[in-house]
Amino acid sequence: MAGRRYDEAAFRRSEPFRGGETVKKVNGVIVIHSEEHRLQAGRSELNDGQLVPCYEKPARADIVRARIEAVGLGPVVEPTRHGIDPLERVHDAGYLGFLRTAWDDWVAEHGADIDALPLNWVAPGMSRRRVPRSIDGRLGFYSFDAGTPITAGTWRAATSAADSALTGADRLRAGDRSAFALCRPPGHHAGHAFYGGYCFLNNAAIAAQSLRDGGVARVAVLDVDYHHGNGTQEIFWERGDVLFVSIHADPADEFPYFCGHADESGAGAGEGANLNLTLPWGTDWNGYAQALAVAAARVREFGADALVLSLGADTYGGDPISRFRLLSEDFLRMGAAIAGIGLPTLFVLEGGYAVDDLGVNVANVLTGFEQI
Ligand code: SP5
Ligand code: ZN
Repeated sequence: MAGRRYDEAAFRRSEPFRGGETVKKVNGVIVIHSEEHRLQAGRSELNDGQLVPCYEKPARADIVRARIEAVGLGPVVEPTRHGIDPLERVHDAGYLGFLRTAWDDWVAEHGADIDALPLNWVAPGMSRRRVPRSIDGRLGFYSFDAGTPITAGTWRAATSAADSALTGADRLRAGDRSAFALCRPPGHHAGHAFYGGYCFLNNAAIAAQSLRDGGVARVAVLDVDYHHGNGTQEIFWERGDVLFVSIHADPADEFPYFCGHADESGAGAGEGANLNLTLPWGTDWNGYAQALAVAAARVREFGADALVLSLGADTYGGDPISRFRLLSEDFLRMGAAIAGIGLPTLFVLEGGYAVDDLGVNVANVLTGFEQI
C-alpha cells in the first residue's frame, strides 16, 4: 500500500503530542508481547568502571505496554512458539547451544548468586580456532562487552522476544499493514555468533529472515536506535536481498565503537546494501530528520517489499546513557516519516532507558505511523 508522505505543516495542525490527559485513540497496530520478558532481570552491568544496576530492565517493557493500552493501540497478543529453526537461520548452532546452557554451566562453576559476565576477550594474535571448555572462556568467546549479564531466565526471555518478532512477521505476511513486537531483551547488537549490548538473539534479523523465507523477495531493516545495530549489519553484510540502514551516534565517540562507520557498505552480493548514517552527540530533531529522509529514500530506492523497523527510543534527550536530544513529540514525527516510506512495517523494540518516558516515546512512533 502506498503511504502518504510526511507533511510537517499538516503535522503541526494535528493532535496534541504528549501527556496522559488528552489522548486520541488510535487503532490498527497489533502488539505482540510475552510476559516471559521479565525472566531477564540482570542485576548489574559494567559501566564507567563500576558495576551498576542494569539499564535494560523489566520495567521498560511494562511501561511500554501500559502506554499502548492507555492510548488504545493494540490489541496485545501473545507470541506463538516458532521453535529453534528460525533462530538457526540467523544464528550459529554452536552459539545457540552455548546460550541455552550458559546459565547452568555458570552456576556449576560460580553458583547462582551472581549473574554471568565475561572477563576475557580474544585480541589480535590470539586464536579463535577452539571454543574454550571453561564457561568463563566461552562467555568471552561469544560476547563483546561486559554490560550484558546472562541470568537464569535469559534463554527463555530471549526466545520469547524472538517469538514475538516472528509472530509479527507472520502478521505482515498475512497482509497486516503494521505490527509491533514488544521485545525484551532487545536484539540488534547480537550477531551470528555473539551477544552484547543487552542483546542475545537478533529479533529484527530473525523476523527479516523469516519474511524472506516466507516468500517476501526484498526486505529492508531500518534501525533508529541511538546505537549502531552492529549485529544486524554483520548478519546481512553479504546479502543483497536484505537492506540494512542505521541512523546512530558516531561510533568514533559511542558504543559499539568498532562498527557502524559511514564507509561500511557491505560486501560481495551485499555491496551497497548497507548504509550507516552517523550523527554527532547533541543531534536534535532538525539533524535527525535529515538523516531519516536519506534513510527513507534509500529504502524506497531499494524496492523493498516489507520493512522491519528496529525501534530504539534512546535517541530521546532524557535518556541516561545516550546523547541525542529528541523530544517526545519528535517520535510522532518519526512515526509519520516511517509511514511515508509506504511499506508494510514490523516495529521491533530495541533500546530506550529513560523508563518513565519510554512508553510515551514508543507509543508516539506507532501513533505517528498510524495517523498517516
Ligand atoms: C539495545 C541497546 O540500546 N543497547 C545499548 C547498550 C549500550 N551499552 C553501553 C552503554 C555505555 C554507557 N556509558 C555511558 C554512561 C554515561 N555516564
Ligand atoms: Zn541503543
